[in-house]
Amino acid sequence: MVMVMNGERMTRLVLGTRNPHKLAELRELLRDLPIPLLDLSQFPLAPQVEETGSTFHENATIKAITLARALGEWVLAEDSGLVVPALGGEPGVHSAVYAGRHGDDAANNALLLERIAQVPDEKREAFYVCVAVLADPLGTVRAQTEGHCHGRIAKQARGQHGFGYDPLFEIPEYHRTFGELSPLAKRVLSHRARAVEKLLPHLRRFLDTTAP
Ligand code: ITT
Repeated sequence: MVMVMNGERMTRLVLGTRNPHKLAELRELLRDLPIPLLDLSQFPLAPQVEETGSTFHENATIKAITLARALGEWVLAEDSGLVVPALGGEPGVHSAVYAGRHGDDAANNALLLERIAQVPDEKREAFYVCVAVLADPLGTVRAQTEGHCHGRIAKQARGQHGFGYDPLFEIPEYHRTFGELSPLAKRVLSHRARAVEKLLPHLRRFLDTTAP
């Protein structure tokens, strides 16, 4: 028999993001989990969470805890972004708002190209980071994982797949950007895929194994 403390069992999971592209990728990565995956569109009163942290860890934790407490649900939240060492780590935790307006991918990409124009070719390396946090319905963090994906910034945007910085993010081994590579390739190689892969054993640990 599996011993579980009251309130610990997970019978459903809320994906705590308002980014539709992230949501679609998370749903795909978690598709084998045998419980319903809900999202914030099903919780109209879910609060807007302010990302006041200065690290991916802090922001992912703030999102997961705030939403879990407000909804009384298990929540998986993640904070992610692009880090370009030659630009001092920009855009980093500010990836979504780099050019000023939240989620304006075209403006963010234009600013990145402008900022990196003076950087020598061999220093155009970059990596994506994703920190995923699982919080229980009381708002206690139960697991956190991190995934990275290494690449370089292309000279111009290429491809229509993905979102955000993907048309500029080139995977050196393939000489293709995430905009050009198939969604299947991103599902295997991405920072989000790697963070979720590490989170899966933790998620399975909290599943309600006695549910009918
Ligand atoms: P939530 O906080 O509601 O999850 P958000 O879009 O505000 O949504 P973040 O604060 O974590 O999420 O910012 C993520 C930004 O990082 C995103 O807007 C992109 O600019 C960039 N980013 C993260 N993952 C990416 C990916 O897989 N492909 C391209 N860009 C990505």
